[in-house]
Amino acid sequence: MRRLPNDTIALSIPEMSFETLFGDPDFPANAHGGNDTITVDVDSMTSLILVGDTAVLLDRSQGGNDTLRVNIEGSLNTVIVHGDAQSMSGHARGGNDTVIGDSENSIWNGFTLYGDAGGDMSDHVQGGNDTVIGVFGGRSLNTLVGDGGAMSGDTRGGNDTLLALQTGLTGSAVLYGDAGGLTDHARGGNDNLIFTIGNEAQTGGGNLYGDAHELSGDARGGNDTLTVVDLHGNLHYYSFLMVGDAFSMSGNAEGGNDVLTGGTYADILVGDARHYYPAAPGSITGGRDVLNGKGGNDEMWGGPNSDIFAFDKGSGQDLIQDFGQGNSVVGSTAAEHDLIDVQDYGFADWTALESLISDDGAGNAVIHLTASDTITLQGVQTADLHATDFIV
Ligand SMILES: [Ca+2]
Ligand SMILES: [Ca+2]
Ligand SMILES: [Ca+2]
Ligand SMILES: [Ca+2]
Repeated sequence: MRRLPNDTIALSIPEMSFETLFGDPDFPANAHGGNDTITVDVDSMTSLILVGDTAVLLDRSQGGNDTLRVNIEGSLNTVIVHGDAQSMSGHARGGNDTVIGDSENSIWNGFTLYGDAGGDMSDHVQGGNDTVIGVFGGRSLNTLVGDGGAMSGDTRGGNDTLLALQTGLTGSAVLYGDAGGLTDHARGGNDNLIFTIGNEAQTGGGNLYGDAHELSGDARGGNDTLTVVDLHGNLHYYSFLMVGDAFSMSGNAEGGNDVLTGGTYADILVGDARHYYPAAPGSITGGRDVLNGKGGNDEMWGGPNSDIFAFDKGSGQDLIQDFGQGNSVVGSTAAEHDLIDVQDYGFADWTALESLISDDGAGNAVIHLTASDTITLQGVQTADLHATDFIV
């Protein structure tokens, strides 16, 4: 396989430009892209598309391991970075890239960063194991994607690390571990998504999806870790939607086993999907997820399959919407046994915990962990709860 040279390129783009730049613009069939380091400074009102290798990776081509960094200054820029190509097909493989967008010192910008290819990834394409980093502030809406735009056929997502860091006052980001959509037999990788709220942040938040916006056909989500890290700790206008697999799952989609850890605020945590459209009763399978909303009054859905809801001291007034009921949402009659983990509270035994559970008069059991921490179980009676439902 022919290897293309490793280039180091640094350039600045003037205001009001439209630029498309490639790390390896002349890419012969079945070649291996160079490991390029490209740094681009962007001023105001500019549209930049930066691609680590070439426009289209075909057949047995392989993207290089590139480091792509865009420093965004001024305002009203649109930046799209593709770690490898704009689309990939055949048996092409993405490189293991580091893709960085930094708009910390600017306002009204948005960047979209893809670890592999922002367009279609089809056939037997395999995404690389990429590190995608977005740093932002100034009223920007940003998107970080571990692999690509749309994955179909037998494509495989890489095991990616996505890091969103809000350093400025306002801003938000949407993170997808794999792609916008996965269909056919596409499979998501095992991704690690982290959103960090900086200590100067005032308002913001984001949506974190372990795999995609949509899982359809026979697509399968990966086993992902989603985390919100709060360096500020005292904000009011902040919220996150965290979803282990996808916004919607349809057909015969299958969710992965995901671990979700919320921030200090009123978060929504969902083990598998926000919406389900099964092809037949029970055709959608959920993962075995672990959800911990941390502080704030959180709302949680484990989704189908047996999930664990964990609570730490200071967890707030939380609501579990589907305790023991996740499978019925997708029309499945399979057995399901969700668990509630309250080990952090140090109860002596089940008897001590049981005495703190009562009905709220509206058909819901409420667990009074402390004077300020409660767990409400929607549609579950106190009499239905047993020692085997808890990890004490
Ligand atoms: Ca890549
Ligand atoms: Ca991935
Ligand atoms: Ca997942
Ligand atoms: Ca689940």
